[in-house]
Amino acid sequence: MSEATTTPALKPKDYKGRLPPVWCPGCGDFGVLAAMQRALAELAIAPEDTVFISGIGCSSRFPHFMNAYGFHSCHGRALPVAVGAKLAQPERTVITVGGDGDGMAIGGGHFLHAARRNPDITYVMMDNEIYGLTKGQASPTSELGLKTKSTPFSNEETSSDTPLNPLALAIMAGATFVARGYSGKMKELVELTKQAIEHEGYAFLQVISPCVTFHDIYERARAQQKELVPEHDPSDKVAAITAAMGEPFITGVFYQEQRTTLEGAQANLVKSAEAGLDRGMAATAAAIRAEAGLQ
Ligand SMILES: Cc1ncc(C[n+]2csc(CCOP(=O)(O)OP(=O)(O)O)c2C)c(N)n1
Ligand code: SF4
Ligand SMILES: [Mg+2]
Repeated sequence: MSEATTTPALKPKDYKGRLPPVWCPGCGDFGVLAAMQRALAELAIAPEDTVFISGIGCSSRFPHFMNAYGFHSCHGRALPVAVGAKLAQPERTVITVGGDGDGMAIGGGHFLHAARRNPDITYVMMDNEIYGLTKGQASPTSELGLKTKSTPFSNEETSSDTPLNPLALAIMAGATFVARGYSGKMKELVELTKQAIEHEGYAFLQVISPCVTFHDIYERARAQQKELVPEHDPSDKVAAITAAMGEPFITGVFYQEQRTTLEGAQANLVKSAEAGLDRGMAATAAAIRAEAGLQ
């Protein structure tokens, strides 16, 4: 009997962790979790083949609520941990999860460098434009002049903190799949999550995921959310950056390209080193001298 007939189809509930989510009722992150569980079930990626890696924040508690391998790491350090996990076990599906503070403030350097190396991992950033876990400080994606616990005197005249644009940064840094979803739009979010996971290379998915307790942007998101125009061409980098710099609640796939992955490049490096060993030391030294024009 074939394996397909003996293996029962996976269901979203198969990915539910033993711990129930501890998020505030109404938090956007519930939608992201549900979309992820549906996406993995539809892609039939088994829980034991999946690894979730997060930093620190409300959103970074995500791995606890999944039935999969998980690592709740350090603030801003989820991406290097995820890249290490992927290099060690390339056969697993590695998914990084976290918040705007984790990814764009303390993790800002890793955000750029992970993208340019194109590891075959997915990064889902739950963007609520605030630090939720620490009770409402401004984040790098907070709108200009937002008054928060860490910016109590802010308004558009007393603040110069221009928000970062995660989508535009990801495209410029070299991410090969860049998309935005909204936690209140489940069907589209499931599709975007599936596409991000299926993409071979570094996939960045920003999800507008409102914090109902410290900075409720639901009203703004509901009023302004719309999909990318159907004629948008995700292979056109300039068009993708232009769209990313436009209205903030547009959802869809902004950019996609195929490029050598980090794991592919590393495998080639190992092959070329092994070929060098096979040639022997003297032949390798001669080849290096010839390459450098020294003989
Ligand atoms: C090294 C370090 N610095 C600061 C903190 C405090 N801290 C914990 S979570 C957080 C920000 C979380 O914001 P975000 O990543 O947007 O997640 P959210 O809670 O909004 O989902 C900060 C500053 C920490 N835990 N570790
Ligand atoms: S504080 Fe905000 S981000 Fe954290 S769980 Fe509550 S609603 Fe969600
Ligand atoms: Mg946040």
